[in-house]
Amino acid sequence: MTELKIEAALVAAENDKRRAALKADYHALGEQLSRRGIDIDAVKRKVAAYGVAVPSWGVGTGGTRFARYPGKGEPRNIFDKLEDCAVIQQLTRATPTVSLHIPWDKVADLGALKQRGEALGLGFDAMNSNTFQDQPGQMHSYKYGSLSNADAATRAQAVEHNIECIEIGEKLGSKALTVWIGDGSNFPGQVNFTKAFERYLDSMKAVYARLPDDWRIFSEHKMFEPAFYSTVVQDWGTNLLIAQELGPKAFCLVDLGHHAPNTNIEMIVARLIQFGKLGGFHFNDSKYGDDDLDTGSIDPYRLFLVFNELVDAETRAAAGFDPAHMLDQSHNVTDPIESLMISATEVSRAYAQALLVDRAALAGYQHGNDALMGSETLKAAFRTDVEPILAMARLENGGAISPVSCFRASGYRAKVAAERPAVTGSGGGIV
Ligand code: LRH
Ligand code: MN
Ligand code: MN
Repeated sequence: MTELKIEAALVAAENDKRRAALKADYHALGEQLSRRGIDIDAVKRKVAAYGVAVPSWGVGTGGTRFARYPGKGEPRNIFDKLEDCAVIQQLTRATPTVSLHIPWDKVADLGALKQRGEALGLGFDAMNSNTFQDQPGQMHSYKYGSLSNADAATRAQAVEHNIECIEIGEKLGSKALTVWIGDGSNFPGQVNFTKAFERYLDSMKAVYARLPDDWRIFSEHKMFEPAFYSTVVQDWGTNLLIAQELGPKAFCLVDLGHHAPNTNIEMIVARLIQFGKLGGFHFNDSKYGDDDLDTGSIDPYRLFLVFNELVDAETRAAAGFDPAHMLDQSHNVTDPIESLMISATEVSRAYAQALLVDRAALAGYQHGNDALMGSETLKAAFRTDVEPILAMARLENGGAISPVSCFRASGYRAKVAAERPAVTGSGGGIV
């Protein structure tokens, strides 16, 4: 029996307040969709089966490089974080797994961590390594790079850390390692682009050699930050080269915030799918750079267009198509649990809307060069308010019709604030 962090009776009472209205809305939407030839229950079943992983680092208040303003009842360690993740899953039923970051989530007793995950009904998604910070007692500094560092001993240390992440993940039941490095340069002339990339590839090959047969490795590109002139894994082109160079277990991870403004991310997604190298996502939203804002909060149409490519691939059963879906956000002014619940819902919403696209009509318009109707076909799906489908899927899966209202009514934050001592707010946030 899964341990519930919010009382089931409270969730039921909250749902009772909204059940009749939801039924009416679901029925009305069902009629509208059936006129468009869509079976609402079929869409709901797909949405109900959909899940996105919560980043362990997302449940604490993030921050910027200027300041961090801690919230009340912040998780003190990975066990507290798992409890917060369990709340998100209990109410949304859309986040069955957690993605860990090492060493932030490192614990001595991995058996206890696995057990705690099981008790809370949570699995472990991709492991994330961290060679973009120095840790206390670390022999070699990553100030001038990690996997691409000019110094062989520093590279070896970074390789070892990634192997340790795999070993930890094996004990927890994870099946993937995500590697993001901050390596790059701030000045023209600081590094030799070719040599740095050669060193990176050599290091990644050493990590890849240690990857279990049923694991995947995801490399994550990012245009800039913390390096501001050049980055070793700067874009999807370099990322694709990495995945192709490493082998069949290597794939590209697309963090939506890691591109230049106005980049056509959905097209990058299509290209990676076409060549069997889309590994997964870090969902978030951004206006300027790697803003790590809540998914769908700035440009929900772009999120929909990404999902349009995913559903297109799913519909035609594209070879090797099995991307991992994860959130990667930083919450500075909201309660992280609320932000993550809304974000998970936004990802499900984009999926549901993409399922409504009339793909036969779209193909016809594309063949006939009818640009306007091609666009209108996508817009018709995007404009549809699918909230009743999302809410019904949550309700039938045991979640809350309105997760945020239910969370607020539960008093969970005040309760954990009493148990978890306040932390100080000095220093910048995470990357
Ligand atoms: C880098 C990044 C990467 C890290 C996470 C904390 O900007 O997106 O995924 O692991 O932030
Ligand atoms: Mn990321
Ligand atoms: Mn990022």
